[in-house]
Amino acid sequence: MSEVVSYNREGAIGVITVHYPPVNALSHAVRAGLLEALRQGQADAEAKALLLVCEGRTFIAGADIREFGKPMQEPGLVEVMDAIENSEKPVVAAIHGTALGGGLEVALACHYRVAVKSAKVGLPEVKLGLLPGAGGTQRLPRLTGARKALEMITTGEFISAYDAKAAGILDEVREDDDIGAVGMVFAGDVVAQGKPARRVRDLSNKVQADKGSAVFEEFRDALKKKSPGLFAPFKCVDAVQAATELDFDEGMKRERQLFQECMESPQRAGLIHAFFAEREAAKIPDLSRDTPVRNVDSVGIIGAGTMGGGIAMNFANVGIPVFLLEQKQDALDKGLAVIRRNYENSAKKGRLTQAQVEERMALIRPTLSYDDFSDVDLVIEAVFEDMGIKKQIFGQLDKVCKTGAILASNTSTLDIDEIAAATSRPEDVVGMHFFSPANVMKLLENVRGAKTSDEVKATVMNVAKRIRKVGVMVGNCYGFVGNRMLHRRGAEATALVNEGASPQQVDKVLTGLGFPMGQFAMSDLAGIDVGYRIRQERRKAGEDIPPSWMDKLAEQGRLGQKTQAGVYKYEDGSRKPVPDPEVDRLIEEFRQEQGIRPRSISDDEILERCMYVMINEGAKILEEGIAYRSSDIDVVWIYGYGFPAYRGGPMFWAEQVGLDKILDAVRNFHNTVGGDQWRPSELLERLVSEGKGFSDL
Ligand code: T1G
Repeated sequence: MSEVVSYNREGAIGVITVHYPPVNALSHAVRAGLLEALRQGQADAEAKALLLVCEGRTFIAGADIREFGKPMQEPGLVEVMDAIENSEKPVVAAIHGTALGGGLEVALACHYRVAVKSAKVGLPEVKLGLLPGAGGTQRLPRLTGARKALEMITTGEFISAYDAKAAGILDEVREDDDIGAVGMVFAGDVVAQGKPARRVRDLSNKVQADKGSAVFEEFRDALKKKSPGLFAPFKCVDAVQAATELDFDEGMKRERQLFQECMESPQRAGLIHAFFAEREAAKIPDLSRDTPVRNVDSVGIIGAGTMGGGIAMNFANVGIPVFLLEQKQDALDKGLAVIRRNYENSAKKGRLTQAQVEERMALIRPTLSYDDFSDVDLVIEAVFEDMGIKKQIFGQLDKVCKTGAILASNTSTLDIDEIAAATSRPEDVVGMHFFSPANVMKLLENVRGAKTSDEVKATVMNVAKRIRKVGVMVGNCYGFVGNRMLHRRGAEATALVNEGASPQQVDKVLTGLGFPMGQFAMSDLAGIDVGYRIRQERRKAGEDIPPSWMDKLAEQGRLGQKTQAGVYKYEDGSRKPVPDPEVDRLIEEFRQEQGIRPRSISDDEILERCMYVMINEGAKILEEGIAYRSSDIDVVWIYGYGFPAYRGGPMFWAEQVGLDKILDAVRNFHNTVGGDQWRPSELLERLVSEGKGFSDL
């Protein structure tokens, strides 16, 4: 008997139990164990029905993703499914937790499915660049019809047990939370009522009714609009359509072909890298997993502007009360009005009920007085990027806040240690850098100061999880990880325009790689004055920041979307960037002033200079220990700036391009373009000389 799958009989029921933590993934051992247990169940004359149940937190959560890319060891998943489905004795799947991917497919190969009310089911393969490759695309539509199957398979979203019952996936949903008991009762009924081994593959009326349906083109058209760059979703549609056009066995062959195409796609490699990268980022080296985490049951936020308001919403969304502090009542009123408008918009889209809007608004308590912060567990400062103001605020917090309160700054570039030095408790000071819009973007860069304590690090990483953010712990330097690389890209993009490219040409190259927005459209969104102020601050501090045509935009009051003109112009009420001849003239004048003779610049040069300068900076960030792993940098860019997850993140993408090729280009640009940003990273040079990649670190 395998140690991960056991068989024993209880009365007339042969119980097959999977025990393979953490999520009962269908590893080779589990697949082999299931076959062995099924064999025992068939041979056990006293067993009139079989029950498949899992121990631990969840029913099978899918194929074992860690096995992908390695040779598949027999038995394969389809062999297991066939053995279940061809059992003479009825097999019942009892589902708790999340039956996902191959897990749901195992349940669909069973003859009956029962679940506890808290269970969820889904086929999330498409999020990994795949499609359900063990019969999901052929069996699901036989139960739900093509439309519901397409919805589930092309989005990968989980649905509740009740929705699954309504859709025909589950036979029963029980209030009782004891999955073992629920399964036994249901299996007992199957035996008592003499129910047959009802094979899903034999249910053909729904797929016959969907043959030739327009729903397939409808989904393809919608996908072309929503995710044109993706590969797998379109293959999902093909596979479900095959279920309506071919018999089951032919349909399975078609599913296998389409699955293989997805498996071989570079997008699968990128998406699976991103899946594990996100989970790795939650693990902080040299921080033991049992480091105590402080309670965070109330939060104080300073600043009710765009960032402060968005940050407040994150906490209210998960029921944590927030004091929102401003200096003046009208700023408070304005901030609360923006928050309310955001919630009302969600309610209009059906994402929130009006009651939930009021509930969340009630959790955000406006205040003009620091006294309200005397008992909060966490304070997040989200005011102007001005070190003087921040140090004054932290000095005030040091006086007002209770012992043990965590004092965090949402600063996007400034020195956490300098801020911490303004208090008597630097071990409680940390950076919590949210990304705009803070109530939408999933990334939270938690910035460790030199003196930040382990407890505080563990606590802010836990807070990230609680407020449904992807937390990445980063070191303290100018721009931390994301913005430090972004500023390099921005400077290079600006220089490329100085030299002859147009802003829209640069943006087009970046969106062509898969970024949701180009460099300059993003500057218009964030506000041209933001970058301008940072450059002015750095010039004041004596840094050699060359003059830029972007400065001229700011000096002429072209601040971006908020003034309906920046790098682009914006027609009334529209957020669509439109190239503006005014700006072309301004750039032309600037080139003349600077004595620059413009040249035509290829898209390749634009891509290499914008991306390789980021990779070189990423390698320096790794060298300096600012990021623990290259995959952390990938997570920052996927969740903070929308870098396409199907490319795995910039560092993963760089390895696909080839670090040797990139290093050659970096060396070339160091000679031709010059500047510290092109000084080759020593780590990059070492890895290339050793024939290694970032993932070997
Ligand atoms: N394989 C291997 N390990 C997995 C895994 C999987 N499928 N799912 C999770 N883990 C690990 C994860 O890396 C982490 O490990 C731990 O479990 C807890 O995960 C043929 C081909 C189930 C909703 O896509 O969505 O089936 O870091 O931190 O937040 O058609 O994990 O502790 O060492 O995410 O509570 C389809 C992916 C596979 C489900 C739980 N299935 N997993 O979330 O915990 S493809 C999926 C999840 C497939 C077939 C195809 C979530 C979760 P560690 P966690 P969680």
